[in-house]
Amino acid sequence: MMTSLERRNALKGNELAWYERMLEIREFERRTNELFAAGLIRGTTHLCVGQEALDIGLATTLNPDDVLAATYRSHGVALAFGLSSHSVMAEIMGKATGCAGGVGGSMHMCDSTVGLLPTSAIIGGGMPIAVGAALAFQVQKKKNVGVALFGDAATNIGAFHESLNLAAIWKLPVIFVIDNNVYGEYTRIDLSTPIEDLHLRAASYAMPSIKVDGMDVYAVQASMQEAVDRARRGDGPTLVEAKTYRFSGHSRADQALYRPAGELEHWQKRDPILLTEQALIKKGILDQAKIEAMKTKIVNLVDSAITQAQADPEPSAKDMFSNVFKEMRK
Ligand SMILES: Cc1ncc(C[n+]2csc(CCOP(=O)(O)OP(=O)(O)O)c2C)c(N)n1
Ligand SMILES: [Mg+2]
Repeated sequence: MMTSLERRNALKGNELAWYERMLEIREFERRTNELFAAGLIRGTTHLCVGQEALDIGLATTLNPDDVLAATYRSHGVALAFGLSSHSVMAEIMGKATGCAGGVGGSMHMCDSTVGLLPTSAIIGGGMPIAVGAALAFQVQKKKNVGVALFGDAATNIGAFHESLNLAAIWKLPVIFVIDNNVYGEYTRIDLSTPIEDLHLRAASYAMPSIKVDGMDVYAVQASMQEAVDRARRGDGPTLVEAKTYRFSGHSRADQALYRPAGELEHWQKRDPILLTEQALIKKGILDQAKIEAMKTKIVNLVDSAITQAQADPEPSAKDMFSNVFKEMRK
């Protein structure tokens, strides 16, 4: 069994591994959806299908000692950051072997060995946390960065504006990444937000911003690298807006019937997995035989992770009360 850190490091400079991890995220989400639909998992879940390039772009430009505060739509982030399909699935199933001991569930991914702070269901909640982490790095004179990943709708919440303001004024090593997937729950962005290009909001805080094609892993890496370099140099924060699309509904039971006809199909032509596949074929490092072999490998990997998680024990009732307060030394 590889550790999260080993699985994270396996992505370094290895384009085939990026593609394979994207396939793993896609297959993982397909099975998660199936298990919820069959009533085999309780609670709810938010799939990240269509956003795999963003997940891999973040994992390959940040270092494991940088930190990321992300949202409830983070199975893909967790897998990209190195957590195993078993660890993530066991958490979703509420098993003691899950990354949060089974007491968090689908919305609460975390692993401090790879810098994944606990993901949050509170819209905008990760931004002040990333700012706080960046302040700590600045005070400690460390070269690390704090990153907040959040949705388009989260840019309308107070915490977004307060976080950008403070980060700008103190030149904190923090990167704000908007995953603009066009929808906030069941509402299309044009019904909730007066501008389409959300990175423009950085101007109010005299902060540099970048708009990037969130379906293109190379483009995500290039813009993240620019932002990371700026932060590590001590030149302060950046707002990155990744244009992407939520291929699934908002959460478990949502069929997304409110979408205009043809919109999903339009974005599916720019499926991040398809784009990566085409790029790698063009470079001569991927072919049909390899694609088929990888897909079979991934289907089996995710399937055995599920089988293993299903057989795992649930946490005990007293685990509800552990890790609530920091244990003090007597
Ligand atoms: C503080 C707060 N307000 C409202 C909600 C309810 N809520 C859950 S998801 C969501 C929409 C978020 O959309 P976006 O930020 O675009 O992220 P996405 O779901 O598209 O990834 C809202 C309003 C919440 N979870 N937290
Ligand atoms: Mg959204």
